[in-house]
Amino acid sequence: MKRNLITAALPYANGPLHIGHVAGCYLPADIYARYLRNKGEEVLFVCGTDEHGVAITMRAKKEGITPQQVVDKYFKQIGDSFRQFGISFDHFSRTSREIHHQTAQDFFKKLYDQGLFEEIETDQYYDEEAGQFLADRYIIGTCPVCGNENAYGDQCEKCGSTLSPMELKNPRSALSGSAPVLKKATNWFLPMDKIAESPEFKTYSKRVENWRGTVKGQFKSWIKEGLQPRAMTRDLDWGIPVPVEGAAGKVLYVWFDAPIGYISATKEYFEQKGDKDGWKRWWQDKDSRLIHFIGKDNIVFHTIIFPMMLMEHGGYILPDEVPANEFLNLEGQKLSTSRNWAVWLHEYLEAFPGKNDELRYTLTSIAPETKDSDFTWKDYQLKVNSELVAVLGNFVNRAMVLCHKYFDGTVPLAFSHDPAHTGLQKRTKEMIEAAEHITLKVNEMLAEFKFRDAQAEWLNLAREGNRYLAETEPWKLWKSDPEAVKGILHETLNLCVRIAAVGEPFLPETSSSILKQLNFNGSNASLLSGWNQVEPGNKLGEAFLLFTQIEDAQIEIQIEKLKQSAMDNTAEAKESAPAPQKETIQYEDFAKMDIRVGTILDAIKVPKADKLLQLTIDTGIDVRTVVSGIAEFFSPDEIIGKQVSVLVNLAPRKLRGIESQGMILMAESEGKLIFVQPGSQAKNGSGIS
Ligand code: B3M
Ligand code: ZN
Repeated sequence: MKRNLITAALPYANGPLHIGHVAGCYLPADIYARYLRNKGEEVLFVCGTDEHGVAITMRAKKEGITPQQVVDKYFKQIGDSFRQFGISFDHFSRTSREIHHQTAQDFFKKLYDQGLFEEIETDQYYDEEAGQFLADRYIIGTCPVCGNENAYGDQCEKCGSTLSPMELKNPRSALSGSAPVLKKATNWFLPMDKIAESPEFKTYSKRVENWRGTVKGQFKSWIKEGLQPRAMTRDLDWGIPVPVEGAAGKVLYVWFDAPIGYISATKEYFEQKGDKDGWKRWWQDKDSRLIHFIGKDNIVFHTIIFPMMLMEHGGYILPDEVPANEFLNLEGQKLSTSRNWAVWLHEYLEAFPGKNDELRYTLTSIAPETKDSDFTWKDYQLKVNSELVAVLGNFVNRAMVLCHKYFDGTVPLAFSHDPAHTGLQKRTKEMIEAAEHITLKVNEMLAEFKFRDAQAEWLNLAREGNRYLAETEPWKLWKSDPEAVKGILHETLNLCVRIAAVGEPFLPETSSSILKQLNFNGSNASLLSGWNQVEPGNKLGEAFLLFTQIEDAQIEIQIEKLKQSAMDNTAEAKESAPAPQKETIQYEDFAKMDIRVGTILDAIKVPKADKLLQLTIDTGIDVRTVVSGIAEFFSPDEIIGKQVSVLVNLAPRKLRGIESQGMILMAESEGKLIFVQPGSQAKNGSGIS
C-alpha cells in the first residue's frame, strides 16, 4: 500500500486566515487526507507557518512590533483556528524552529557543495539612510505601465503588471522614503534554465500532463517563456542565514526555505515520536506519494522550483499531484486583507459556534477548483437551510424519531423473506443499489480531487433516503404491517451509517453526530466495508437535530460588517492627511474678515455646472446671491432654510456669469462637505469672530 504524504501550503505568519485560504487549500487537503485514511491508507498530513520573507517584516513595520512578535502572534492564532476548525493535520510546525533552520541550511549547503549554484553579481537597490538592501516590495515608484505613483518593485497593484524594481520610475525606499542607490551584491542563483534541460526534469515533466488545467497551463507557460536563473539568497536580515563563507548579511530566499518546511515538519513529527529516521520513508521511498495542496499563486514554486531543488539534491521523491485551486471571491469582490474585505476564520468560529460543518459544506460546494468562485452570505444561508437542514438533517431526524417512536429506540429487524413484502423489498433493493452507486461515484471523484462534485453526489444519499421514506410511508403501515416497518427502518438506519461514513471527509462533526445518535463506535474504514452495519436489538442514542436554520438576522450582521468595511475603505481612500498649518498671520489680518450668520432662502442649480449652486442668502444686512461649489454634496431642497456662516466682505466675482457676493464656510471632512453653523439658532447678521 502507498504512503500518502499530503502537504498544505504553509500560511505566512503575518495575518489571520480567511475563508479564501480555507477554500483554496486547507479544506480540500483535509478532505483528501480524511478520505484516504477512511480507505485505510497510510497518510501523513503536514503543515506549519511560513515565518520568513518580506511578508513578515512588512507586517512588523505596519504593526510597529518586531518580526519575531509578528510570527509568534500569528503562529498561535493560525494554529488555534485550524484546531478549532478541525483541520486534521498530523503535524503543524513553523519555519522558525531550529530543526527547520538546520534542514534548510543543510539542503542549501549540499547544493552549494555540488557546485550547482551560479554566483552572480547584480545591482541591487540600497537604502543609505536605513543602511540596508531593499527587497522588491520595499521599493516604491511610478509604474511604467499605468503611471500609478505607488507601485511596488515586484508588482503594480493598480494595473496588475508584474514588475522588477529597475523598471520603476522615481524609485523611493519604503523604509526611509529616500531615493535608493544601486549597489553591487553577489547572490547564489539556481540555474533553472539548465535544470529544465536535464533528462530528469524532462521525465518529471510528464507527470504534469495529468494535472489540473491551470496547473498544467502555468507550468507549460513558464517553460515556454524560458526559465531564468533565480536568486536563492537575499540581502536581508530576517530569515535563515546563508550557511557559506562570505555570505554575512544574507539569508535564504523565503521560497527556498519554505517548501523545505514540509520536510522539516515531517522530521519534527518523527523526532517527537522517537523515530529519528522515520521521515525518510515518506520523503525518500518511491512507495510514497507526495501531494501538494496550494493556491494558484504558488504553482511555479511547487511544480518547478521545489522539484528542481529536490532532484538536484537527490534521494527525494517528486510531487505526484499538485491540485492547485483558483481564487475565492467574497460578495463579488476579490478578498483583500488590507481592505478588510474578508470573512476571517477566527471571527466565523466565534460568530457561528458549533457550525464548522456549515462553513465546510458551503465552501466545498463552491470550491474554486476550475475557476474563481464567489462566497456570499445569502448563498451560505440558502445552502445550510435548504440542503443541510431540509435534506440531510431532515432525513436523519425522521429515521431516528421513527425508531424511537415505534421501537423504543432500538434497531429493528431486517426484512424476512415474506412474500407479502416482495414489492417493498424490491423498492428497498433499489434504494440500496442507488446508495452503493453513489458511494462509488463519490469515491471516484475524491480520488480525482473533484471535491465539489463529490460532496454534491454524497448529498444524494440523503435525497435517496427521503424519497425512500416518502414512497414506503412506514407511518401508514405501522398499524397493519409492523414487520414491514421494521424492515424499512432497519435499512433506513443502514443508510444513515452510509451517509456518515461517506460524508466524514466533508462534514466530520456531522458524521460523528450521526454515529453518536446511532450509538455506533467503529472506525470509518470499517463502516465503509459493506452495507449491513446495524445490529437488530442494539440501543440507539438520543435523537437530536444535526443542523438549525440560519436566520436572516444572523446573515444581516455579517453583511452589515462587510458594508462597514467597504465604507471604511472608501473613506480611507478619500481621506487625505490634514493639510499642514498655513503661515502665521496677525490678529489684524483675521479681523479684516467680516463673517456673519445668514439663512439660505433659496437654492437653484447653476445650468451646465455640475458643482455649483446659486444661493439666495439673508445675511441680516441684505439679501444677496452667493455661488457655492457644493452641488455634488447637497440638493437645493435639503438646504433651503439652513443657517450658514457667510464671509460677506469678500470681493464679488463672477462665476458662470453670475456675480457671487461672498462665500459660505464649509468644513471638509473625509471627502464630504459640512456646513459651518452656529450651534443653535442665531439672529441673521450676527457677527462671527
Ligand atoms: N507562504 C505563500 C502564500 O501563503 C507561502 C506558501 C509557502 S508554501 C511552501 O501564498
Ligand atoms: Zn500600473
